[in-house]
Amino acid sequence: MENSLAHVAIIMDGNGRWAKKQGKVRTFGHYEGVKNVRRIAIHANERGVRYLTLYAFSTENWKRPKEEVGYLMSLPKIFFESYLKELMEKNIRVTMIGSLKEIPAEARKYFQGAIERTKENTGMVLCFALNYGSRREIVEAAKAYAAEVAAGKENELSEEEFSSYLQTAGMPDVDLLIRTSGEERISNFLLYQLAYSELIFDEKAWPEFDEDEFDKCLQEYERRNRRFGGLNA
Ligand code: V0D
Repeated sequence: MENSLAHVAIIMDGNGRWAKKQGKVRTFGHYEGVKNVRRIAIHANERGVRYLTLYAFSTENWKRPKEEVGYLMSLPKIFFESYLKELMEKNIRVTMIGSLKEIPAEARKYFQGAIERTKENTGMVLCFALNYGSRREIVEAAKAYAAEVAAGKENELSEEEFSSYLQTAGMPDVDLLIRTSGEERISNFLLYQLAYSELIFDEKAWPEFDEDEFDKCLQEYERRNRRFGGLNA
């Protein structure tokens, strides 16, 4: 791929369904999903992606059964104890959007530790959307801006300046959004940042979405962009 992408975002859907289909419990799917986060992050970095944002835990996930939420909260420990060393070696920087506020202290600790350890890394940014909801993000941005105006800031706001009030401030707009497991919805993810994204709804469940499938998505993105370029040349 000659022309690498600035920002790929992925909704990692289908872990539970994938596990059930094999007669396993949903948490097995989440565990396999964690391994796939590593696989795809390493691969995207190799492909020259600059920002990879992964929707790991939405504000709606709290409505799941208690045991399942409890298991999800153990995943940061599993992920970072297994893979932080490798992320460091690959010069990957870990960040997050969303809110760690309601998250149990133990899970929060692993995330904050990883963010701190990798903050000087200059390679791909691996951004986790945790306890994230886009409408909430936009409302918070509007409130922050309104507060500055109330305090005397000049009231003239461009689309570009508004994006600096979002949690993704400093990140490029999303070029490509992938949602795994066949559902064709955005589910309150990056609504402002997706304005001009290509959208790919992939049939594979997240645990089985491998390097080849990721490359197919990049090729599809290139194909659509070539056509778009042709029409506009
Ligand atoms: C694996 C999506 C929740 C597929 C579902 C970084 C990928 C489950 C969290 C999480 C993961 C919970 C508390 C917290 C931060 C994150 C999570 C990872 C993977 C590994 F403070 N789900 N989840 N973390 N997956």
